[in-house]
Amino acid sequence: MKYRFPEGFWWGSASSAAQSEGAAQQGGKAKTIWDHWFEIEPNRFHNQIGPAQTSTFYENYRQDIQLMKNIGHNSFRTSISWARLMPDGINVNQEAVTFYNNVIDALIENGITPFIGLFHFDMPLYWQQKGGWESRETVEAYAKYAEICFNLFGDRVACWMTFNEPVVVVEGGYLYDFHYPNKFGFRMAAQVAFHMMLAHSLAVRCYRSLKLPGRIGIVLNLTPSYPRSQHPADLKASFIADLFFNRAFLDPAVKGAYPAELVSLLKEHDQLPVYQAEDLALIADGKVDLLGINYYQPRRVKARMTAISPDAPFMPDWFFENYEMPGRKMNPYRGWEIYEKGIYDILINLRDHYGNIDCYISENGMGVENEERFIADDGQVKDDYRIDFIREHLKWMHKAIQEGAHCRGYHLWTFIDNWSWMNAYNNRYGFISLDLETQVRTVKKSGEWFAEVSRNNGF
Ligand code: BGP
Repeated sequence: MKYRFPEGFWWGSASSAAQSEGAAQQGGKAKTIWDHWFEIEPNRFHNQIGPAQTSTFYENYRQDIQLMKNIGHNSFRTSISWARLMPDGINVNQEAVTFYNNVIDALIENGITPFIGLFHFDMPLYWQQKGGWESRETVEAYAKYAEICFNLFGDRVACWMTFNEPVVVVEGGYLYDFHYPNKFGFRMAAQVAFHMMLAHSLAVRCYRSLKLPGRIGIVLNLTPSYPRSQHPADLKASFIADLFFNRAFLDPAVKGAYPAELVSLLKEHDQLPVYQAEDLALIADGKVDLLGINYYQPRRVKARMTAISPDAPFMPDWFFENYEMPGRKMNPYRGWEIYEKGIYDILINLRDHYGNIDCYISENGMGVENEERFIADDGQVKDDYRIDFIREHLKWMHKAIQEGAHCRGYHLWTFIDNWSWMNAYNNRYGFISLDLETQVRTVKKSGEWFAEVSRNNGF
């Protein structure tokens, strides 16, 4: 075998509560911002399919966990729905406790290590109406929610993830209009980003005080930023893109402090969020044990060529423009670039500049539109393109590990084709295909291939 991975490597996949559970209005669950947004603006969602139409994990988790085992998973990430666990914002819903206990126990019984997220884009509407992440009250509420989760499930959860991709909440909800509350304003965005990292730090501090047996981490989408050229203006553009989209979260999570360059840039443009003196000590306590890395595609940037109007509001892309590199390799089934070496560059950067923190690939994957076209006569999706995609990324990961990076596992996005925010079911990502009408699950060719890789701990 050419590519053997370290002993105990995590092989699995990731999903999230809102994208897989369904039962959106059952089991005592309150509405999230997604339930609400779909009610008021269904046209924003692909084919008008909303968050109630999922792969029904709430009902079918036992069958799904059995399937995970069949395709060689030794680990799996999902999240707890805050709106299900604490529907009125204060009291704990016992039906939800039973559900999450059952899921965690079933995973463990099947030899699958549970990775549990606390927040995966699904803000309870109750807290959003009180200001969501713009408000300090939500930070305190989240800290309470995190403590309740640790106390209820912390004896069995090996790895906790406080947040999934906080930058997406910021850019989607406050800068580029693809998440609720689709407001607009940089200062608000900076406040939201800061509040999420504060909430993260409170959760980490609480977790450590409880002396539980697992580890605590965060999932960040670390999109490497590549300049068009080595010209100083392009290098600066790339540096700034990295500062806003990666380091604004990575530095506090791993180093316990914000990058000085970010602080001075925000100060210079009068965009600093409001904070209290003791908050910076709290941020310093938010250092994680384990970093989850979501990697899909790189960011290619160049120095801004077009002038900004003097009254344009402050935005990260004041400082750079995206750049379409000629000849780049594209996913032909969805317009995203595929650059496998990006995964290696991320891991080497963590090795060299972030104390070689323990990490794992928490999401990587290939979205495919109209994947039904690849169903063969035997009813199976023959997704050789996905096998190639995973294999090529694994090769680069393997190289980074050989060179000393502390990468502990690989999770594909996702297990069963799931509902995805505005895209609903437009892009299919799973190891297992889902028939939306019948809910029948069929293992794709990539699922069978992955089972072998996992069993052999390499390929
Ligand atoms: C990540 C999110 C996931 C999932 C994935 C695929 O950013 O953590 O929740 O949505 O992206 O996204 P999409 O369906 O938009 O292609």
